[in-house]
Amino acid sequence: MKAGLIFTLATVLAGTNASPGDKLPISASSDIQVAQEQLKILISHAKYIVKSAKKSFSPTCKPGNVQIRKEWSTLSPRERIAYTDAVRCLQKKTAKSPASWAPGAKTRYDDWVATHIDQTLQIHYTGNFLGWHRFFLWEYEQALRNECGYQGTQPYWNWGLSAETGMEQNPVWDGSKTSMSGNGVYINQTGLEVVLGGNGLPEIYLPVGSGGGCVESGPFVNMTVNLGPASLTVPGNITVVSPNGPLSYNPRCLKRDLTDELNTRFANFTAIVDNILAPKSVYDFQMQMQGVPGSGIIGVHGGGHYSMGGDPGRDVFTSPGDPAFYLHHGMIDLVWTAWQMLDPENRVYGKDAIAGTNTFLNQPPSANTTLNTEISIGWAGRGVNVAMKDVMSTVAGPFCYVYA
Ligand SMILES: *[C@@H]1O[C@H](CO)[C@@H](O)[C@H](O)[C@H]1NC(C)=O
Ligand SMILES: *[C@@H]1O[C@H](CO)[C@@H](O)[C@H](O)[C@H]1NC(C)=O
Ligand SMILES: *[C@@H]1O[C@H](CO)[C@@H](O)[C@H](O)[C@H]1NC(C)=O
Ligand SMILES: *[C@@H]1O[C@H](CO)[C@@H](O)[C@H](O)[C@H]1NC(C)=O
Ligand SMILES: *[C@@H]1O[C@H](CO)[C@@H](O)[C@H](O)[C@H]1NC(C)=O
Ligand SMILES: [Cu+2]
Repeated sequence: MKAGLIFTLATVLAGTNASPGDKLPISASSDIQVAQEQLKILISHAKYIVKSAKKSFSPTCKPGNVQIRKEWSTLSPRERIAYTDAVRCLQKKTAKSPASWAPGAKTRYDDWVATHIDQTLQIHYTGNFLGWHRFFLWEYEQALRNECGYQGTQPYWNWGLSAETGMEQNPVWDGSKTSMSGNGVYINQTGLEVVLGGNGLPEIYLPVGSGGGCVESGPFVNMTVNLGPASLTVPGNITVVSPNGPLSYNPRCLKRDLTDELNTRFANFTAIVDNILAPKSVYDFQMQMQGVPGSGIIGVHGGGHYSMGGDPGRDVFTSPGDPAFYLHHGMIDLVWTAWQMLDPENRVYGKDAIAGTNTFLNQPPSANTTLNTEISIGWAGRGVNVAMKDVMSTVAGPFCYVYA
C-alpha cells in the first residue's frame, strides 16, 4: 500500500471526531447496565467515525460498500445457520497445508488452526498481536464467503451479554441449532482448578466450569478436532501435549467447559468499557486486554478464551480449533477498533499504532514490530502476505468492514 494513502486515511479519520447525539463516556461505569450503554455509544462512535469520511478508503473500499459485522443474537436464525453451515463446509474441504509440514491438517478449516499453532509464540504478547489476528479473522471470513458460499459477515460474541445472563442462556452458547453449539457434557471436576503459568511465569488459578466433556448438541455436535494439543491446560494442574507433536493427526471430540465465573469476572461490560477507555497507549491497551503477566488478571482476551474452556479452548496454540474462537476474536477486534477510533490520528498509523516486538514477551529478544513488519498466515487464507501498515484500519488495505 502507498504511504500517501495511509496518511490521507489518517487525516480523513482524524478530521471527524464527534458523533451526533450521545456524548462519549470518559471512564467505565461500575454499574453494569450503565457500562452496557457506554459500550453501545463507543461502538456506534467507531462506526460513525469510519463511515462519515467522504473519500474512499482504498481502491476497493468506499463508504458506500463497507460491510457490517454484527453481534450473534442480532443475526436472524437463518443467518446464524448460514454461518455455521459455511464453517461446516470449510471443515469438509481439503487442507492446503502440505502433509509433510502438518500431517494433522486434514481440512481447509485446519489450515487456520495449523497456522495459529505454528506461530503462537510470534503473535501473542507481541507488537503484531492485534493486527495479525485481524488479518487471520478476515481471511477466515473471506474463505467462508469465497469457498463456501456464505453471504454474510463474521459475527462476534459480545462477552458482556453472556456475563449478564449466564453463558448457556446466551444465543452463542445455548446449544440450539442456531447457536455455536453449547456446553460440553458434565464431568465431575469437583476440587480441581485450572492452573496457568509455569515456564517462569507466575501461576494463576482459575475455576473449572459446568461442563468439561464433548459438545453434545448444536451445529458442531460431531465435530472432530484434528490438530493439537500443543499446551492444553486440563483441570488439576495438568498440561497435555499431543504425543507426536501439535501438527500431527490427533482426532478427538470438541470439548467445552463453559465457565460463567470467568466470563463475569474478566469480561463483563465494565471490563470491556474500561479496556476501551482507560489505556492511553497501545502498550497499555494490549497488556490490559491480554492480562499483565504476574498480575493474576487475564484480561478480556483470556477471560473469553478460558470461559469457553475445554479442548482446544484452553490451549493457546490450538484455540482456533473451536469454531467459537472466531466470534471471540471478532469482539477482540471490535474493542481494538473502538479504542483506535477514540484517537485515530495517533492510534491507526501514529505513535500509538504499534508497541512490542515479534516474540512472546520479547523472549527470545527480537526486533520491534513496525508498520513495515510483514504478516503471513501460511496456508490459511489466499497466500497473500501483508505488512502491519495494511492491517491497521478496518477500511484500508485488504479490509472493508465496521462493527455494529
Ligand atoms: C463429584 O465428586 C466428588 C468427589 O470427588 C463428590 O464428593 C461429589 O458428590 C461428586 N458430585 C457429583 C454431582 O457427582
Ligand atoms: C453424531 O455421531 C453419532 C455417532 O456416529 C451419530 O449416532 C449421530 O447421529 C451424529 N449426530 C449428528 C447430529 O450428526
Ligand atoms: C503445578 O505443576 C507444576 C509442574 O509440575 C508444579 O511446579 C507446580 O507446583 C504445580 N502447582 C500446583 C498448584 O500444584
Ligand atoms: C467486572 O470486571 C471487572 C474487571 O475485570 C472486575 O473488577 C469486576 O469485579 C467485575 N464485576 C463483577 C460483577 O464481577
Ligand atoms: C523498540 O521499542 C522500544 C519501546 O518503544 C524503544 O525504547 C527502543 O528504542 C526500540 N528499539 C529500536 C531498535 O528501535
Ligand atoms: Cu491467537
